[in-house]
Amino acid sequence: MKTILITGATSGIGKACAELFAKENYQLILTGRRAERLEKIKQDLISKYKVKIHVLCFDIQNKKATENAINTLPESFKNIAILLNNAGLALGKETLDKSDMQDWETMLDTNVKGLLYVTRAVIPIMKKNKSGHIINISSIAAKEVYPNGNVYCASKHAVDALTKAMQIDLLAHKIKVTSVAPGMVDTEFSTVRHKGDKQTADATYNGFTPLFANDIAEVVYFVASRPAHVNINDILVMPSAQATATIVRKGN
Ligand code: NDP
Ligand code: 8X3
Repeated sequence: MKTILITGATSGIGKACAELFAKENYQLILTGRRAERLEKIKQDLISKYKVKIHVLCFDIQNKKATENAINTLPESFKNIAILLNNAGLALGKETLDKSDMQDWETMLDTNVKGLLYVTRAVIPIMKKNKSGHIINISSIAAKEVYPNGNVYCASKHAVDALTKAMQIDLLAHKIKVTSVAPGMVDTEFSTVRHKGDKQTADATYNGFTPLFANDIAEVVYFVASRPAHVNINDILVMPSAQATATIVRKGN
């Protein structure tokens, strides 16, 4: 039974991936900061799919906590075959001169440095196994910069750059690396970005059908289940109604 570590499994894309990989009989390591949610998801998936699940509650911005969580995994969960770097967030939607500088720190510390901390802690396991697959959740915001997207877009451009760097640096160790870049997905993402303002958050998806978390989970599973000699380097997945970060067809 293969083991997948999913960061940010308490909600949205990460949670949908947890469910799909459980259904496909993977052993799961699920992480996030909300302990109660992790425990509930663990119990639900165990009773539904009879899989083995280990939860790790920590903040990926904290280097020591990240290293400690991964280095102290129980023996039976240590053999991580797939790392899904999914945890991430946008905070605020303002021009650069007006946006909150603490929000910049949180986005860069989570989306870029947190992803690096987790990856660095997992690489030795994959190197030892001479196999592994790192899947980074990127974004349309990695391919384009849109008005008021500034630091979030920069953080996701960094995720794409790091994906390419990993593909080069880890090639010799037979570790596959993939970037999955979604367009708009209806998760808690917009509520977090708009700091709990549900009305503004929900308006993001008004008038068209966005992607849902499970649409991305299916793509992640497809990427993860290719034969050993095949790697999907980079995949951009959009709602049919979305052409670019800002051009969306509304109505019928
Ligand atoms: P959600 O807000 O629903 O989920 C985000 C997850 O990230 C949560 O499980 C959250 O867990 C976790 N997380 C956030 N910060 C931290 C942290 N510091 N330490 C540990 N875990 C953290 O959003 P999505 O599912 O949409 O987002 C998942 C990924 O997809 C993100 O990287 C996002 O940038 C990307 N994305 C999203 C798109 C969208 O339109 N929704 C489009 C393109 C990319 P907890 O709060 O429990 O820590
Ligand atoms: C999330 C999608 O368009 O809000 O990465 O940047 S978008």
